[in-house]
Amino acid sequence: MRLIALVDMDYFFVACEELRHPEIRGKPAVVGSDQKPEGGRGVVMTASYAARKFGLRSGMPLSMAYRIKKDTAYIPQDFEYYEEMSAKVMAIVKTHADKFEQVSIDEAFIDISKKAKDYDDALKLMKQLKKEIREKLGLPCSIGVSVNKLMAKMASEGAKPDGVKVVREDEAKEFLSKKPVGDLYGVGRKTSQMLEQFGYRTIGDLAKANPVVLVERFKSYGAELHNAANGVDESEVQENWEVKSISRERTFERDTSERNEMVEAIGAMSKEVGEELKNGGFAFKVVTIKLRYPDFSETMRSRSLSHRSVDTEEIAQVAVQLLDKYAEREEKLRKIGVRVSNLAKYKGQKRMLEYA
Ligand code: TTP
Ligand code: MG
Ligand code: MG
Repeated sequence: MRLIALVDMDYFFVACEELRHPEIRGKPAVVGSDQKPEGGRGVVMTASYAARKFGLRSGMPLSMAYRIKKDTAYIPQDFEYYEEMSAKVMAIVKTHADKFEQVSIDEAFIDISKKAKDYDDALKLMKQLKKEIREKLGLPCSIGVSVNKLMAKMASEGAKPDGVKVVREDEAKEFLSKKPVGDLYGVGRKTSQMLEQFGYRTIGDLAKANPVVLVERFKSYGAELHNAANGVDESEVQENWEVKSISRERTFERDTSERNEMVEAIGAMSKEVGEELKNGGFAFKVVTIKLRYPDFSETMRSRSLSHRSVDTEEIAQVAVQLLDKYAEREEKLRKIGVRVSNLAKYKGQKRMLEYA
């Protein structure tokens, strides 16, 4: 029997802040991507449960949150600190796993098919894991246990906050059936709107739908959606591989000393790097350019940002600054490269159920 668990920390960034600011514990608090809630451009990264009561949510512009509830602790993000706490959490989670797959800064799937004898045993072990994280780090989490990754994730949502929930294989369909389609793991807002237009309001509606019709309407996503709605997911917990950097290189058609051409190449490559970064849910800290000259000699120059960034526009900005600072004037280039490194995951890799 397969036993899979998903561990997800509760209101993670704010929970980390509560550790070092005990005075905000239990109060409305948000971590934002900007120092200035009033008039700033930032967004809410996460909100404490006390703040969620007033409607404050991840992704909401800080200015809007500020209008809704001014009397909230607005804390600027400190990604490095959350990452440090994340590493401590994950080190504990790993010791309870047969297989471990971290999917975002605050969340990991674990395969516990060998460690646990059955569902009751799994429940007991996951309560111990939860207790250990609470006792050693002072952080709350929620854990879902089921027969596959999809169901474990769905169970964890049902366990929030601060709980453990087991959904047995024979309970899976029932557990899903009444929930709105938008709650299905990986279904984004656009897909859920489309599903509703076709009359699929609940996950149960989707589960009962004729798969042939779904494929007609949603192409290959139709089959995936149908499986997901029925609680079916064959994917394995995959041990992590490290992504250390993301880079692109361009060889110029002719060796060039034109700054315009170089800047254009940097712009195009930075865009691609930025896309890949976003798709993987990574933040970056270091930007490097590589310059190769006609004699094949090479220079690499890097700049480290003061904080990890998710602002992909910064890639090209920093790369161009490096170019202007270090490229030998008048010297021709044969090839140019852009790289971002010192990456950290900040976002879950939702399986793509979005109908593109
Ligand atoms: P989540 O696990 O999605 O949310 P959460 O831990 O804050 O709250 P919950 O109790 O519902 O699990 O995300 C983990 C962290 O990732 C979150 O604390 C902040 C960050 N994050 C963003 O920066 N932007 C976002 O849009 C979201 C959803 C999360
Ligand atoms: Mg979380
Ligand atoms: Mg999460």
